[in-house]
Amino acid sequence: MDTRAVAHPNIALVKYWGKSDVERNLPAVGSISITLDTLVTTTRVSFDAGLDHDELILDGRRASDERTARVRFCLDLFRRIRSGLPPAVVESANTFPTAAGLASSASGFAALVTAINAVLEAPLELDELAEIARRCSGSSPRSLLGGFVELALDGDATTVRPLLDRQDWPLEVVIAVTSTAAKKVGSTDGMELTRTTSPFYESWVSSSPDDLAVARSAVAVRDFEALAMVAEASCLRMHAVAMAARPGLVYWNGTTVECLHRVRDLRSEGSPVFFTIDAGPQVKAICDPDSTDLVAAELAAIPGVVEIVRCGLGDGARTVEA
Ligand code: 2P0
Repeated sequence: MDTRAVAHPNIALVKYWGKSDVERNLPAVGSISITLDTLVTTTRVSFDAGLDHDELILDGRRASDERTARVRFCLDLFRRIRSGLPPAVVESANTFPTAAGLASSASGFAALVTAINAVLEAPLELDELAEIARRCSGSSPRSLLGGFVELALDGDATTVRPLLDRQDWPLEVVIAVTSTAAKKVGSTDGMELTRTTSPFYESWVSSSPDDLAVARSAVAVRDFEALAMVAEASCLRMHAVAMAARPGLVYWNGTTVECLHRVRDLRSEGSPVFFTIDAGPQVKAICDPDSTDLVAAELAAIPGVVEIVRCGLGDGARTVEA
């Protein structure tokens, strides 16, 4: 029994940072993202009753115990709903560096739950699938869908919904990679440190609904300037609340800051572009397609930028031929 699925990373324009329930991995705030196209995670799941336990092969090598445990956790969530699923070998490959701030866990778990779901005689609906994905990685439900996506809080659950098809506003993204080293503090630990020690945490959480409303409206009417303002504000506020933790979390390097200023200069000179930065040092510049070439060239020229990755907006997770 073999199934294969692909998924793409997504980038949050209104950020998720912090959990209201760590046990259930329930986000304290909603988020709005775009799903990318060129970066791809491909995951094959082979169920085999002859195996002793689940195994994970990541980019061709047996994965660490920690990563394997997260995949086993995901399979076990399915086993709670659909009993009788045998042990599985999961083979997953990314076309981009794992754990370098390019959201490999989002595309990884979106591809994994989509591949597992394809085996089930009675597949789960999107909401149930998104719930399982969210328990594994809070950003991954957003990669189940393409284009512009919202992960909304709904009581003590979450729902994932499409806001706008990618064809309806085909923005492009230039990723300035400023380091390929794995980050020192992962998102999950960083969020908990922030929640428990940052004096600005409550105000971060309470500011989120307004940001979500503004971004939702900006996407609905395709207002680039309004989306730029709210996305940069959400990004900077997320980093500010994390920097105020004890010890403060600084995900940026010097090149990150240079890129951020260059993006703002380009916008003030008339090119529609804004930045966002996740729990790592890479800068993601979201561009109107007419400004992508200029933005890519300008960011590539900044000392310390080691690679430029260009993407369009992509589709949600889907099965492909095994
Ligand atoms: C986001 N990040 O909204 C924010 C912005 C990183 C910075 O969601 O702890 O690795 O597994 O739920 O899925 C990181 O997401 O975190 C993240 P967990 P995950 O994209």
